[in-house]
Order: sequence, then C-alpha cells, then structure tokens
Amino acid sequence: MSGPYAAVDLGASSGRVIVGHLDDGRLHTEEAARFPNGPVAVPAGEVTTLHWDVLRLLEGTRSGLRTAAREHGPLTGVGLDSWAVDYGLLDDDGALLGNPVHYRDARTEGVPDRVFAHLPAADLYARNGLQVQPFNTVFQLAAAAGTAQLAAARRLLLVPDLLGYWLTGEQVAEVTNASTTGLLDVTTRRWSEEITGTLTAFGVDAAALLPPLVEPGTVVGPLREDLGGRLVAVGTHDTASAVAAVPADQPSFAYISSGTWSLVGLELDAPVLTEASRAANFTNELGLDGTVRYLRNVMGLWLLQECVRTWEEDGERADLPTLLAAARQVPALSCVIDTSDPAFLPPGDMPARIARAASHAGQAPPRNPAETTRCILDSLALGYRRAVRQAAELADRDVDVIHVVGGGVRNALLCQLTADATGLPVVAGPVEGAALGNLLVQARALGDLDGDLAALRAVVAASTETRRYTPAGTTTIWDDAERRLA
Ligand code: LFR
Repeated sequence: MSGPYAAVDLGASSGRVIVGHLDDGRLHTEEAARFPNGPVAVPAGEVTTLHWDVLRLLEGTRSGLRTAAREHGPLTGVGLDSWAVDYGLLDDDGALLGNPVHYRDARTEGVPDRVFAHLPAADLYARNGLQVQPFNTVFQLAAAAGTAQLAAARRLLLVPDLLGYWLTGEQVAEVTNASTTGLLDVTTRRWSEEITGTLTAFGVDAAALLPPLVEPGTVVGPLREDLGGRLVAVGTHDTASAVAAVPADQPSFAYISSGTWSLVGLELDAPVLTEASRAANFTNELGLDGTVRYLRNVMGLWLLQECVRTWEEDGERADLPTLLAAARQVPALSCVIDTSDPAFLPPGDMPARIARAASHAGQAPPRNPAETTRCILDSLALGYRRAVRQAAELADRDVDVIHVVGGGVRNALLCQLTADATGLPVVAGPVEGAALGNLLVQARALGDLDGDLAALRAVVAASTETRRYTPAGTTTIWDDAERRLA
C-alpha cells in the first residue's frame, strides 16, 4: 500500500481535503476536511468588488492537511487544485497585495473588445485557443491596468500556485491552469510573448509578473510545515484533474465535468484552432500528458445554486431533493433558455433573470421553483447536447458515450436528461473527480504508480461505482426545443 496522499480541491462554494491510499490497483479515499468558500463583496470608494477570501482558504487547507496527517500518518504527497483564471499579486517582498478578485466580478465588462482593438480576436485565438470569457486572466489584467496594486506587483500566482507558494516557498505556474489565462501559447505550451506584449499597450508588463511554467507531475518541493510530504504540481486546474479521472476505457468519449460550471468536451492530442471553432466559442485548455481539453463552458449548476440562494433569502423552502422531485413532475421542455447568456454570470436574482430570458425567447416563463428548476435542467441538457455535437464535428471525432464526473453526478434527473437529449449513454461517476485525478497524478509523480492516462483511468474505474443512464424516447422533442432558441 502507498500513501497517504492528500488532495486539496477548492471549489467555488467549498474546499475539501481528501486523503487517498493506493492498494493493489485501487485508490481508497476518505474526506479529511471540508470548509466553506464564497465571494466577499468589498466596497472601495464608489465601486464594490467581489473577492475570494484566500487567507481563509489557506487556513482551511493547512488545518485540513494537519487533520489528514494526524489521522493517516505523515503525508507522502500533497496536490492542490482549484477553479481557474484568478490570481493573487505579490510585491517585491513576496507579500500578498490584497485579496484575489473573483471571476464573477463586473470589472471585466467590455474589456475583451478593448483588448481586441490591439490584438484582433482571431489572432488571439490562433495563439491561445481560448473561448472568450470576460474573466480570462488576460482580460482581468487589462481591467486592472492603472491600479496602484498592479503597479506594485512583482509576481502573479494563480490560486493553487499561490497556496503552493505559501506551503513550500516555491513560485511556479502549473501549465493546465496557466492555459486558462489567455496568456499561454496553446501550441508551444509556453507563455506567449505576443499576448503579454499586447498588454504593454495597457501599461501592464505581464511577462515580468509570470513565474516559470511546470508541467503537471512536477515535484515542487517539501512542505514548510513538517507534515511529511512533498507538494506535487498536479493538474492544478480542477477541470484538468477531473478529466484525468474520467473512467473511460476507450477513446471515443465526451466528458462533462459537472459542478458549479459544466465543462463539456473532448480530450484531444492537438488543439483545434480553426475559424469555425472560434466562432463556436470552443476552448483549447491543456490537459495531462500533453493532451488538450477541447471544451465549452456551460453555465452549469450555478444557475440552480443561485436560484436556491434567492429562494432561501425570500423565505421559500428550497431544499434540493424536494425541488428535484417536483421538477420531475413538470412536463419536459415547457420552457428553455440559452444558458450561455452572459446575463447569468454575476450573482443576483437568478429566478427573475431566467423568467426574463424565457419571455424574451417568446415562451411562457416558469411560475414557481419547480418549473424554474425544470427549465434549468432541460436547458443544461440542451446546452450539453449542442456542445458534444459541435465538439465532435469541429474536432472530427466520433463520440459514443458521455462520462459525467463531479458533483452533478448526484443529480439523477440531469444525467437522464443528458442521455435523452444527446441520444447517447451517460456514465455518471465519480463525484470527487478532481480529487481523484489530483491523487493519482501525485502517486505517479512520486513513483508509486506507472503508466499513461489510460492506466490512471483504469485505477479510477476499479476504485469507484458508476451509474449508467440509457437514452429514453427520441431526440425529436430536443430538436424542436433547440429550434426555439435559434
Ligand atoms: C470549474 C472552473 C472552470 C473555469 C471556471 C472559472 O471549476 O475551473 O473550468 O472556467 O471554473 O475559473
């Protein structure tokens, strides 16, 4: 038996420390700690900015690792993964300059067009291969141009790399997460001088801020605190770790990493940088072992989470099992919305925004939480169907099964709707995909596991239960629903 390895997996609403041991080709996992996470709105002058409470996350991480070491003995390895794009800035002394800004903050509104005035969108895509999202780091940096904080900054570290720096003293940029910044050349897997050069037009010397890149599987160094282990740069982008843990046994699969976001796409050997791919807003993020994660960000269960928050604030009963049971009774596809509408990105009154979007699309808006929940799930399934079909077409690949990993695995109705909408079988599990991918990459980096991605996936398959959903009915009603949004 080897281990214990500790995976720190930070999500938009919670952080988790999961401990794993490898035994005879199986990974045994246990949750050692869980702590809350969420945006904090902070006023400064006239403007209120959404931040991450990154010091709380550091404390949750450290105390979780201590618990893990106390309960399981000295740690063999530690790996960190989180959401992408957001960063902390350090000054000349290596001290943090303020709390990182949350990707849902409004500061990047309208900024992509200002960047495109210097480097046209098509040229940017030809280099970084990224879907245009206002929160891509390249746009966040342009938005931050001229601030006192950025002027004082000497180093930029993405969230997992920032925590890694605090745990080890080492400053690196792990490449899967770096690939979400928009500053990386997706073909060479190096920082793009042309893109960082573009930011100089905004007075931002990004090249000077960026640390050296490392591939996932690099041993970063020993922990400062004596907990036993070494920090491994895993796929520090949670989606990269989750995709590594898809228990597929053959190459023609699509995946949905399903949580606050749904990341829907394919694993490829090389990026797709065609104009058609750019027009369809597909992203080429980097994955484990030289792979490319060719995917689209679908708005995800955020839509439902934010509705639940609003209903609870309004004093309505909104527990998830009750909502999902009620949503099952609502007729299918009565109302669908285009989940890619950027209006859904910021926090706020989500039920009202959904009702507005339905009315704009000429449909009767949902009237209660059950109808709204059903509208969200139908619409997500429709979004998955579009993404899987377009990805397969643009990458010229066959898809004959969809793997769902992450928290959304627990949503049986959504999994079934995904099968129905796509006409493909859906295999759901594991729930803790990112943590499993994180643990296995540590084990391999530290010499306790051999093999390629397929070998890691075989360990996941041997270690977890999955559930299979078979498509029911025809996809005709989904074709009609899609036309309603065209
Ligand atoms: C999912 C995720 C997505 C990324 C989004 C924002 O947790 O990492 O992949 O686009 O968060 O960073």
